[in-house]
Amino acid sequence: MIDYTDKIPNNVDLGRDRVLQRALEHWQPAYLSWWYDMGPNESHNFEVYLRTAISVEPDGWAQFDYVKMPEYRWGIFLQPRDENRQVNFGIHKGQPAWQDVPGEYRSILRRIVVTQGDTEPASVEQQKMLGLSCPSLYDLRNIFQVNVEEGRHLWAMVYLLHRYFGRDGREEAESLLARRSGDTDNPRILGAFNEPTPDWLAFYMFTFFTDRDGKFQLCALAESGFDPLARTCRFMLTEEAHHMFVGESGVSRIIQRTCEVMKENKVDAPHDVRALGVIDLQTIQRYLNFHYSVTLDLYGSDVSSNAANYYTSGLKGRFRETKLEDDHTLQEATYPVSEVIGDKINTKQVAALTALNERLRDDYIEEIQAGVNRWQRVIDETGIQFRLTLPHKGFHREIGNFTGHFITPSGEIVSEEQWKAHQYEWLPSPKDYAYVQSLMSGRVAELGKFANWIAPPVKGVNGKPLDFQYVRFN
Ligand code: BYC
Repeated sequence: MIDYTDKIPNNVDLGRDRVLQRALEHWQPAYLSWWYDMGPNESHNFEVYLRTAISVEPDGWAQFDYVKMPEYRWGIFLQPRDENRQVNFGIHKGQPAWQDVPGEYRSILRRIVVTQGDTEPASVEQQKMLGLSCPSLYDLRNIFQVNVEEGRHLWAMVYLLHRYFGRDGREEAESLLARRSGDTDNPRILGAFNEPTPDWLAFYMFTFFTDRDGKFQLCALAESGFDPLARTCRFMLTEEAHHMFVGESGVSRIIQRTCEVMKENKVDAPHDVRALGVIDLQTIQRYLNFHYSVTLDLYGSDVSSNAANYYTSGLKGRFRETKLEDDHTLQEATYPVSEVIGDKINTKQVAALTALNERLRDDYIEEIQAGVNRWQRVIDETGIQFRLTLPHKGFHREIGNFTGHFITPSGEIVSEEQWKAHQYEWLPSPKDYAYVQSLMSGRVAELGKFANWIAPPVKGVNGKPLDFQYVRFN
């Protein structure tokens, strides 16, 4: 029997909801067994200085203490309800927001919740082995924080499935624990979540690029007319910010260290940079190209009737929907999308309703570009001559209008043969991965010490110093 208020912090009145309790009593042991199996490798006895959300109040969502991860209190939190909230877009615009699932949208809504939920355990699986090669205790603690919060985000979606979708919801919740990232028979739903995250550079890129897709998708779902989904996603966004910080600062620290070493030793060529045990900027650019292009695919097809239906039904909005000034039904509006014709990339106007995936992707690209500009400043400040760039939107794409075309990072259409002949100038090669992994062969676990290939962060976690014991290994 679970003690609901203590074990599962929540603001959904779990202590009095028998149906939800019964569903969770069944699911929670399965979740723990998944965590033991697929959570961070060999970490179950570690005591980790973690943040736990115990309420949605400003002083309650960030409580820090040492916790063994299997004992982490995964809670269920929704942003407090606004009694006056309405459906803000689509054909139901102006109606009171739904507190229950509208019957006619049950299956598409379930599908959205399942797709969102599936990414959360997937990312934990992808990162399972990284604790064994962490560059510092600070970074180890951060990856574990990300992992337990992705676990909590899974709980958030499972709460919706259990509470609002009856038996199908319970079955879907079980399937979320059964699929496995990269599995050939039972893979995770979306492409990027089946790619390996083999090293820490990949991890930081993933949390910068892919967690930011998480942010944009959650923002779109936080506009939903289905109020419990909107409120759940709002609260998830408070945690997502930390994940993107880990990614952006992680890559930034790697760039900083590389530039420092290049400058000190007056070297420039990748081979010479590698000889000094840091990651050359060219390899960082190739990782960037990979993670960016794979994440762009996560927005779905440029022209999508699914996306139009989600919007028209009031289930999934645009980024900052209520701040946009238009009719919020998009009956007449158009939006530009790219298409490949012969050896040219053209832009054509399509009905804005069908282009909502593309629009969200464009909003995302704008924010990504700003982050890449911040990385560029780190390089510029050291006086090193190197430009980090985002590849063309059509580069290395497998979903949408660019699929099947061979496009270079600068946006040129070439033959498959030409593209393949150059692919390892643009994407990490097996040799690049092997080199990066060779730097990360063991754990750096001395207090205050950092691996040679990464600069220390500007400050520690929650006001603690950099030489704080962020993880006790026991
Ligand atoms: N891989 O009309 P289309 C996060 C499928 S990340 C494989 O193009 P739609 C996180 C699609 O399912 C955020 N399949 O796309 C980050 C459809 O299948 P069916 C996750 C794909 O439906 C880091 C078909 O292709 N949340 O939170 O408009 C760590 C044609 O569909 C992919 C969400 O994604 C792909 N990349 O849009 C932890 C929000 N893309 O119908 C967590 C919920 C498309 O032919 N999901 N397909 O069987 C959605 O809103 C939509 O499902 C998508 C796709 C935007 C993903």
